[in-house]
Amino acid sequence: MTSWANVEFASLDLHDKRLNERFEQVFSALNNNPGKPITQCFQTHNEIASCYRFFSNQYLKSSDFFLPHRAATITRIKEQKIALCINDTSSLDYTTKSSIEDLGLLEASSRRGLFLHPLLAISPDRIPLGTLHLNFWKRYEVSNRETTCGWTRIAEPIEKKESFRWLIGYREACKAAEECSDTQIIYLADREGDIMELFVEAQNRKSNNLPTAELIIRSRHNRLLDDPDQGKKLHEQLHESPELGKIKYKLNRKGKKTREVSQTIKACKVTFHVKRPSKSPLPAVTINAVLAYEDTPPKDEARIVWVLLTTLPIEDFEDAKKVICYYTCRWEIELFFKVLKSGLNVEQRGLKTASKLELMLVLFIIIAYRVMATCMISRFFPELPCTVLFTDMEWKAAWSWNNRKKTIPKKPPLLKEIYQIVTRMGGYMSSKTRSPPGYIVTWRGLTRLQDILEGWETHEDYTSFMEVSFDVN
Ligand SMILES: [Mn+2]
Repeated sequence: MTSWANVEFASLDLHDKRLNERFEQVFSALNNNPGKPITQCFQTHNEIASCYRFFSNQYLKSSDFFLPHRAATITRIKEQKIALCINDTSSLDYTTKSSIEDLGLLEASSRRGLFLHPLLAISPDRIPLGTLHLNFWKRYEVSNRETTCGWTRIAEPIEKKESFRWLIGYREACKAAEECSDTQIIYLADREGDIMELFVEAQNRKSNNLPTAELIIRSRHNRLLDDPDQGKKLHEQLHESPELGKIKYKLNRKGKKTREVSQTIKACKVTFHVKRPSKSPLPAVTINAVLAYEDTPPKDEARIVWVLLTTLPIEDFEDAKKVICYYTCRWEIELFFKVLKSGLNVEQRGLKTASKLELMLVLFIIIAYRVMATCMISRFFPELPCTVLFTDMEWKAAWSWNNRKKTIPKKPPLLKEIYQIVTRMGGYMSSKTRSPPGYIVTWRGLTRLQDILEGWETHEDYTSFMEVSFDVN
């Protein structure tokens, strides 16, 4: 296996020598051919068949693959002062793969597939650290579908609701806070995660002095406050709070002209008044709220307004800005889904049952992490030797692809040199005004590199020819 995979699966043990070996072969093949169909990841029919046999082994559990990656993720988190743990759901659509058994329903009940709800850890400068938890869940009945704010469902215990997944994810973030006591763990979720149970859990843990992940959740509901003035709501209270400052940034939306946005920042402490018809009402919760309100949106565009709820302290403008800045990192999980779906084509994969498919998906999730890490580590640590991310064979193949006639250097080049070649293989054209290469060109480049490498490995003569240098003239 390549060096990074050795680190990632250092603690992997499938309790069978042959299975362990098979794992190495299967993982290397998938990893070396990101995005390609299984049939193109192997050389022979035999290898393809044994890959499918591997995934259908009844003794394999997805945790067998996942837990070693989680352990490696925890090690990386421990090296950080702050780790952001992003939780979100994405649907994986397998409607066209009618042979897969035991799929669930998707948002549109005519579609079939499963939901993936991962907990992705990144550093505040957006370097992916790995995934801490994976939750594959299925929806079986349309009637079971939760309308997130319907009063009829509010009385039900959270464990029975689909939104329980946020609480499960949050508890995993708290577990990481327990394991990484020197790192501040911050849990991020979008509007779907605006559920009282999360805030209650955080408050309870803190009051019991348990290691607690901090929360930053985008608010969805204009909740009623537990206010002596009666009847006041969150938004009203925020607007009445004093202005802390203004933030300005350029908004770059697909298909629209880049525009300058200026937002006024306000913040306040709020206590929520919780109405629950259930037998065990939730306690009142005190939390900080931050408002970012666009001052003057263009006539034909919607005003950009964010309301964030957080357990982090907000004393001044700097604190509020930090919370907003962390929340914007949530975008990385959308990119993670994009790498999985558009890059690694996970929705084009099929196995006999949904649970077998999960086994394979875990491997692709770990590969997606690697694609993202390659991109971001190269961007932030360009001066490291390239061997932190690439094997000798990989960088040599890349180097000679780029410098056809020159001798391969003895010392590994810098990461930035090899990464630049890889992104060029992926179709990236650098210029001063362009933004740095992203995930898409990275996985395209990595795939291309593996093709080139294959040529290298099958033509041993060619390899040795490249290793030696001589002058024809
Ligand atoms: Mn979401």
